Amino acid sequence: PEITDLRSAKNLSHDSVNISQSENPESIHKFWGSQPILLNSNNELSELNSPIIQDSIAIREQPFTLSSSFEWSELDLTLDCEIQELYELLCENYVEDDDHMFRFAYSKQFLIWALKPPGWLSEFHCGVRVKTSHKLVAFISAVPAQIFVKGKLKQMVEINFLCVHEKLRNKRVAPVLIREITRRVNLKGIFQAVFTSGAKLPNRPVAVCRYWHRSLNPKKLIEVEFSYLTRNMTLQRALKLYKLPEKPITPGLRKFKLSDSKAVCDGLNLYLSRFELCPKFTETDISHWLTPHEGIIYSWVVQPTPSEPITDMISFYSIPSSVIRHPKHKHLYTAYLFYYFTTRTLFQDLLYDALILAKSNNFDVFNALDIMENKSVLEDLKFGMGDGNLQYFFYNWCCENIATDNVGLVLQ
Ligand code: MYA
Repeated sequence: PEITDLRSAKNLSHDSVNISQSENPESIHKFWGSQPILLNSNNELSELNSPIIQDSIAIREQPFTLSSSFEWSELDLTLDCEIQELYELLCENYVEDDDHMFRFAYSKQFLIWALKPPGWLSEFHCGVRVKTSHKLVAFISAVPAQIFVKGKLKQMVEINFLCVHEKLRNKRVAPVLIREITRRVNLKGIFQAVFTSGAKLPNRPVAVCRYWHRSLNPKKLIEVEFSYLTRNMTLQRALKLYKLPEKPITPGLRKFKLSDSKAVCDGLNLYLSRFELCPKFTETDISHWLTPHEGIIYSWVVQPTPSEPITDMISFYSIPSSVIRHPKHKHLYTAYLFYYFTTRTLFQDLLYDALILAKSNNFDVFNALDIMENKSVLEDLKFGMGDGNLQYFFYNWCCENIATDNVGLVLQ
């Protein structure tokens, strides 16, 4: 491709966990070595498509012990001041790219959307504060989800937003957070989790996926060094290459509305059931995850005429990144492909419309993983491959690797 080396904004890894296997035998993985997961070094699988340890384990009643200057704090995300604290912790300390040029800057409204889906529990919004100042310095979250894996439906949680303040890194705070969220989840009778990471972990991933990026605003992407011009590519040529029409093309494409939830739930669950790893949604889940909100989630359906049923759906969510120390640009506006299904429209045409809509909503770049059917259309739609992986992991679930085009689960 003419514009090379598009950075993977989702593979924003952190050095301290970028451990090379050869330098660090897994015996040193004191935490993960003690957990019900498969390690990279261990070639033996336990019983396939089953828990690694049984649900009948004794669950500790007391929270895990933090060092004496810190205390546990369940965040109340109905309070704006607590959302603001989480927003600030993540804005300043969450995932960065390897070159420390970009850092995720999830908006407050996005955090509410991601952390309060149907079934959310405030016990699963697990923070750590400094006892004296009450400053929030670490966080981890879980949200419940029904997950199909190789045909089996399991109640799991999705773990996200693990974050330790930069000044507290490499002090083994992360393992305590993970143990504590596990305890709280176990107390609710849930014993499996799914999570993703751009950083390499000692855990064996169930799927290794890659982000692809489609320039929407090539000039800005070049200015912030997210993309580079090659010798044969001038800015003028790049602008022409990535130009998009102003309006979507598919007849009958319109914004998702609450009253579409039932039809979309049925259509999406049916479509997703072809993948080995996918969620199972209720109508309430669909209303939550897909009702459009500016700056958070953008969803469209195709309904050829008002008297006909919905035939297709596509959605993307918004995660801005801070552009670290740039004189002109403070944020990069990134759209991430979320869920979709098709029955009549060609997927390539539907995704093309999503690009047009993302551009008209002022996004700079559109990201998509090589999961579901995405890979078959990414090159034709002028996506370029990113430079890192996004790995999917289970906690306490043993199963063989799943190919990227058999993954039908998208986390935030
Ligand atoms: S992925 C996003 C992760 N967050 C960031 O990258 C933000 C920036 N970085 C940080 O805030 C810190 O560097 C973090 C580590 C907090 C990541 N996933 O405390 P430490 C292990 C799992 O000294 P720190 C997301 O949110 C590491 O291998 N484990 O390290 C999904 C080592 O263990 P071992 C990780 O750098 C999170 C130990 O921690 C990760 O200060 C899913 C070192 O601890 C990581 N991303 O802090 C979490 N990074 O010695 C698992 C490091 O054994 C959920 N480590 O190698 C599991 C399911 C739980 C629920 C189960 C219910 C049933």
